Amino acid sequence: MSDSRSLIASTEAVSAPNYAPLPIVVSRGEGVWIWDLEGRKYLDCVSAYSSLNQGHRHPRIVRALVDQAERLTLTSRAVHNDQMGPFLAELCALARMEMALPMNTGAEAVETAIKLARRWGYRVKGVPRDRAEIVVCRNNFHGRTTTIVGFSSEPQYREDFGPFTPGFTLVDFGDLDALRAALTDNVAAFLVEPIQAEAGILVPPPGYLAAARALCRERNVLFVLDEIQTGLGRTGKMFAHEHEAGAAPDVLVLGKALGGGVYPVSAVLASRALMTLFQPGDHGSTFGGNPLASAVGRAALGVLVDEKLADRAADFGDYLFAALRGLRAPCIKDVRGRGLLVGIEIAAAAGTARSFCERLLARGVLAKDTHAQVIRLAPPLVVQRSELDWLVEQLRAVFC
Ligand code: PXG
Repeated sequence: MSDSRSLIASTEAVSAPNYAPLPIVVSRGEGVWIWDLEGRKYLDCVSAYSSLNQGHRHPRIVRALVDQAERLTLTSRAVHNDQMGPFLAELCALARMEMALPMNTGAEAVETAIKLARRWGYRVKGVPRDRAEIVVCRNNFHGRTTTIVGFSSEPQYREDFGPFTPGFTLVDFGDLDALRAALTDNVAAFLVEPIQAEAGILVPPPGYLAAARALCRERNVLFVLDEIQTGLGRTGKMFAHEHEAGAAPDVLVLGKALGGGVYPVSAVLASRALMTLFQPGDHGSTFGGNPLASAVGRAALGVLVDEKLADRAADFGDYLFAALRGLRAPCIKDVRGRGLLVGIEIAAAAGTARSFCERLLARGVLAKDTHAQVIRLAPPLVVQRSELDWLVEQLRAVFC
């Protein structure tokens, strides 16, 4: 068996260098823990960026995967399969939406929402042909396709990938006046994350989402929420918009934990009136809604509901926030977030977030920097209180 160092070297020889991974090779995972090739154990506070809300290899989800793999894995949408309908019905019931369109990755689901919003703009709102605009926020992260990076405000995501798709307008996240001014006649949709996770766990001012929702209704604009990272329990509610009354979206975009940490599953949810703007041939995906994905998605939702993982995120999030604030570490400038989506901002004088992540890694905590000064902590929602206590001890050792 090769050791980590030689495997990293041979991997880097053939792998496109579009990531800079921490220097460990993980070969096993269970619940909130992962193990590297040398058998060292780490508490996974990255959770594949909130894709592992149910933990690594949740037995019920693995069972669903294996059972389905032994019956039927892929049909394409040329025929019906016996798993997709029940999956989408369960998903719609949970999200209080009428219809869903299954895709695979988050970026594909965002692309789907963009197509849906534009079509609604032309066919229902009456926007002149090819003039539809979608308003998005500065510091957004919605994925990596050419259309999506085209409306990113992060220069690195765009540099030398143009020309880009027109039809997007940027406003500051959290700024209602800017949003009001941007919602002009040709705007079909406002696309926003309830919390800007990749931007450094930025939580908008209280009431922002509900007020934005109301503005959209007033201006006849679709309110589209990207809950790919915030959804499915992570922030202490099943969906982050539920923290505010009256913030429910017209279009909801989900991914990541919808696949239970074992398989890529994403979806777009909306009303029947909206979704039926797509007709046969208008949109699709070879793999979207396949029986394996659908069986896994059903199990992933079942675990979230039956194990009350959103409630756990709320309780343990409060507990972790209190413990972090209690550290009173001078190198911590801010602690923010919601539920078990936590950002720790490091004071610039104390060093970079990456340097703290490396020190945490040496103590058995996997955490990742988002932007230079922010460490994201997002453990699986199945974490135990004793494991959080252990985490806080490691943070104390590194920060204090
Ligand atoms: N929307 C949000 C809010 C996200 O966080 C996406 C869309 C895109 O999802 P896909 O499945 O297309 O990656 C995300 C993804 C990475 C990475 O390595 C991605 C995310 C966060 C951190 C790293 O590409 N979020």
